[in-house]
Amino acid sequence: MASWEPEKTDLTGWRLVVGEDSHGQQKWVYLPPGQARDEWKQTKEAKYWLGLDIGALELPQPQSPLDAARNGFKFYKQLQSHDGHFSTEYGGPLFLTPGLVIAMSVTKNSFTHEQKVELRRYLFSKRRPEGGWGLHTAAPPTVYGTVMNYVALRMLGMGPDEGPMVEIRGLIHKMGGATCIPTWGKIWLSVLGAYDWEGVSPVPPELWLLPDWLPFAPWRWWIHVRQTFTPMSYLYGTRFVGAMTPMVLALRQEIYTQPYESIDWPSQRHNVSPIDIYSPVHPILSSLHSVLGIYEKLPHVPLLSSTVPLRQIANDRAYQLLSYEDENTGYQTLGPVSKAFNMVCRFAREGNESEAMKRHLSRVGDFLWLSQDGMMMMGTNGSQLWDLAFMAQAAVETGLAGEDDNEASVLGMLDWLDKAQLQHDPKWMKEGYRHRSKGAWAFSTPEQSYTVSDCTAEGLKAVMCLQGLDYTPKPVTLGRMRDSIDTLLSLQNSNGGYASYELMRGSPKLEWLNAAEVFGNIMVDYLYPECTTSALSALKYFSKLDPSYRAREVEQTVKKAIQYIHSVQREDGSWYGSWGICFTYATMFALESLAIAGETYDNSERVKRACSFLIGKQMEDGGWGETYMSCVTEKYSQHDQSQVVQTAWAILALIYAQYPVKDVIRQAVQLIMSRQRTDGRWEQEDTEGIFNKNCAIDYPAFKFVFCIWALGRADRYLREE
Ligand code: LAN
Repeated sequence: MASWEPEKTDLTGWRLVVGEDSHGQQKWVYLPPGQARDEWKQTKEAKYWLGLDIGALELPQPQSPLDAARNGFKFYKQLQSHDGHFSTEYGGPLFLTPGLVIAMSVTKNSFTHEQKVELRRYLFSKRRPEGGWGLHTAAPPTVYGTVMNYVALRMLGMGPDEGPMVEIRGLIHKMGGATCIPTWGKIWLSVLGAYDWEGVSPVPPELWLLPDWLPFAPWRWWIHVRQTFTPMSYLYGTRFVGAMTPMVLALRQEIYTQPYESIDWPSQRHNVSPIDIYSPVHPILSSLHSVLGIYEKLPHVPLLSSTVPLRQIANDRAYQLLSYEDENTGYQTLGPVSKAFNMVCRFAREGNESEAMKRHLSRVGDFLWLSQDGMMMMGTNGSQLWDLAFMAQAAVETGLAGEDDNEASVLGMLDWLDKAQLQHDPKWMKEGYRHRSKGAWAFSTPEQSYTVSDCTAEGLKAVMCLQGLDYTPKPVTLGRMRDSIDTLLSLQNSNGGYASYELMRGSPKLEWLNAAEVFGNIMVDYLYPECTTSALSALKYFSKLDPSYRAREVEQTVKKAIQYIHSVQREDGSWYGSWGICFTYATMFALESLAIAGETYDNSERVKRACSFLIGKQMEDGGWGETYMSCVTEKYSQHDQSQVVQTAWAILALIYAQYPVKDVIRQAVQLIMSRQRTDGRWEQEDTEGIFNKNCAIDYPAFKFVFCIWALGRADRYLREE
């Protein structure tokens, strides 16, 4: 069947709609052939992301690193959307699209024909040579990835024997069948009706009835875990199953190695394929599951003082919490997993005609990105703020923002940032256990509205940089910047470090309760050198702008943050990165922190050690290259090819350190310049990001942003005496 090719739509028919329903929103729509297409032309950014020709860009041959940076920005500016931000693909994880496909199907909604075609094409294009799919596009096949994506393909219209489906099914059977899918897969398949809830370890909504002072109460969990646990527990608590359709009945026969009716479900609860496991279920959780298993068997009788069964009270509580979440986020929810689960809950309780469902459906398109390989559900509803905040700082620090040619682009960025700042706390703040958001920036759009420590910090830094230029308006007032500082100050933990969305609310021992076998370090919000650096640098720069505001606290906070950075440097001089790959990424951030503290190569043993770590990893061609396996194993994993993004990170790191051997930086600059095409672009190389230790995620804007930044800064550094 080697000649089989998935169907494809006419890519010239797709338009990228930006900012239509809310600030920074991105969604793809398909126009049928005809007049509409002529009246509404495809933008360059849309063409670029679809791999279509965007026309030639004639650029002068770069004579210096700054010339190359300028060319890079000339190219990248073409991808700026009309609202000022840079719409970008945010793919990589392979467990998101199937969840959405199941959610759409059980809520009796469907994708358009063109969306289905492109969703299928994407999955086929990401199928690994081994025949299936892993947790993310860079990983070998697992049961989770392969079963979920097989099911998705079937529900998106693939026949059971069409194209490679037989082969994929063969692989599923070889890997043990869907009985050994990890817990999150068991839950999705149960919702669909292709697995039995009896085979899922308890996910009791009653946990939400526990008093908040308990050390393991769910409000203390990392926000992504609790916001997915809540709808999962509601679906478990109500044992929701979608309508039994011929498709579901067929899947029951396709994904198992034995007849569906003969499966002993309770014994499948902890049956998870070893190739899928990153964090094995801890014996404590396993014992807890046994106890809860007994509880599940008890008749759900009313409590003494109430006429309503406890289960019902717990379900109501979980439902209330997930409704708060929907309302707080304009129905985007925190992320793609909660998006799909919450939608099913709203359908289950209020039906398809409800206001809640209508609003949910109106925000499905925000998560769907059309790439040149097809359509996927992204890791978030975009990475708008994150990419833009770095680009803005890069433009200013390289001096490119001061060039006449770039003014319009710069003004667009500032306008976008101004409108993206969150000016209020969440509506259901206390009730929804949310951290404050007044003055913050979210990772994607203000509608999603989740404070992230480093997004707030980088957003603020970007604003300060842009508003510092002589030709820009100053829309973000000092008062609004102070709000942002208040938020940053509120996010520091007692040992000086910063977590991602909130304070660290619980003990790392909560990891004993991690029920998602495929991820590591997810139960609480840990402290990260990346987030800490962003926060402390923003505080420091702000204190120069407004030295009087909460001066002592700002100073103390920065000091403690530096101490935290010191405390997590590893023996070998590096720092471990949790959000980018990996040691190169975190070491860049940490060296920025140390530079702020006045520690450089000349005066600091720590910085020397960090530099010797980096230098030891430079490859023969002058570049750096690390694979995501560094994050998985916590040991440096050498890529067989240098990567422009990691090379740029290493250059920036060495510049922060004021590393004296400039030839090292020169070689690295050469490498980045040699990979630049004549129209100023860099090609996509390997994946750049990571989360939860085990799942890679792509940041395709980084090849522009960080290469431009590093080249521009290196230009100046290499000229200095
Ligand atoms: C992100 C993306 C951005 C990232 C940074 C800002 C880079 C980081 O410094 C802080 C954490 C944050 C905001 C982050 C957290 C986890 C996210 C949201 C993601 C990696 C994008 C996708 C991921 C999310 C958890 C995916 C859904 C999967 C689940 C396990 C629920």
